[in-house]
Amino acid sequence: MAPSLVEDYITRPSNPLGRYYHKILEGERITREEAVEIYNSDDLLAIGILADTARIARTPADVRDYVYWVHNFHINPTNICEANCRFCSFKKGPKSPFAYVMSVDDVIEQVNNYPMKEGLSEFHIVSGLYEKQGLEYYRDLFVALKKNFPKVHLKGLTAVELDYIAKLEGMTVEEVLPILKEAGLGSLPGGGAEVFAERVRELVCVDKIPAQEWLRIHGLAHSMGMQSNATLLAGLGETPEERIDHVLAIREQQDKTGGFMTFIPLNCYYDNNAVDAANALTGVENLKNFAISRILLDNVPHIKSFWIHIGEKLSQVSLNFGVDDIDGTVVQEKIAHAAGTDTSQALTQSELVNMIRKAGKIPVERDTVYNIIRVYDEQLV
Ligand code: V47
Repeated sequence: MAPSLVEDYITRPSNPLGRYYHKILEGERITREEAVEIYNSDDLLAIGILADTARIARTPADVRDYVYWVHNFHINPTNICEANCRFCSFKKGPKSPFAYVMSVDDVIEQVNNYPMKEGLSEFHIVSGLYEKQGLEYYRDLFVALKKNFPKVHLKGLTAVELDYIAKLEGMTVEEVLPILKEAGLGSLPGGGAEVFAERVRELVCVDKIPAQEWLRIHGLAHSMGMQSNATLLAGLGETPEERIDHVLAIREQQDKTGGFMTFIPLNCYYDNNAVDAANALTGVENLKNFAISRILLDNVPHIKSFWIHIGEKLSQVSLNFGVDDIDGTVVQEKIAHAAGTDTSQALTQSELVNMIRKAGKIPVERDTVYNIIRVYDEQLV
């Protein structure tokens, strides 16, 4: 819609969400109660307008139509995991015929086999909780990756993995993180947060670190000058209020430590796991999750729709619901695919560029910490 039509639509007297339009434009914070009202509205168009208004109001004018992607490569060193998350289809027991463990050399060989490795700017490294892959393994892995691919940023180890490695070594996360940073770790991914609500965690991931510890570890990384991301895994039986409280917990932590770059609302898949598929998100709920995250997170610069989880088409639509990042080439996604997502496992750079362009935005290749690598204006293919 043209800007004046947007304004007419959202501010017409009969639109109960109209007052939030002015609040957002004036830079006022949206409260929990207000967020619940917005989320529960059936007026999806108005919710999209509010989110897009928030995105535009908080983004410098010259980069307003930018949508970011990253040339990245996922590394999952093992699928053996001690945790028992009911939604996880990736995890295998050590004796499973489908279990695998990669040595440092295996990982380097895997990357070397990727024909486009020269252009990579990020390794996304997450794994299972496995006693044979402790601090020494990750230190060696990061040193080897940096030696072989010195320009590639290492974004790795969720707060859950860091907590596990620290406990395995009889150390604290405060002790472990500087060692990993020294070995080359650049930032933390957003995984392992799931839904912060204790009620839901007791049902689906009872042995995972509690929300407060997940947040504390990210705050610790921020205090050491490492930035990080945050996720929400929706579709576990949580209520809209619990989704909103999760986003608000990120906002509160960000007020204190300020290192979150991106918030990534994810949706669950249900093949090969123990969560009831009746909890599956609708497309509308996915869009609401992106929108409410953008509206509430006035202190987090980017909202990402991970195209692997929601598909290319909904990812394109999400760009009108507050999203400004679609993640990247990925190359081989294993976690959501083990649970039945039907997207491809990778996209090429030109597929990502086209996907963004066809949605009417300007594709921008970024690195992990949002330095711009290339703006794909009309001359570039
Ligand atoms: O933490 C687990 C989720 C996450 C399922 O930081 C599932 O840039 C769907 O965190 N269905 C990993 N999801 C993905 C992740 C991520 C992805 C892209 C970018 C970044 C980033 C982080 O996948 C896990 C968990 O929440 N997950 N099982 C499932 N059945």
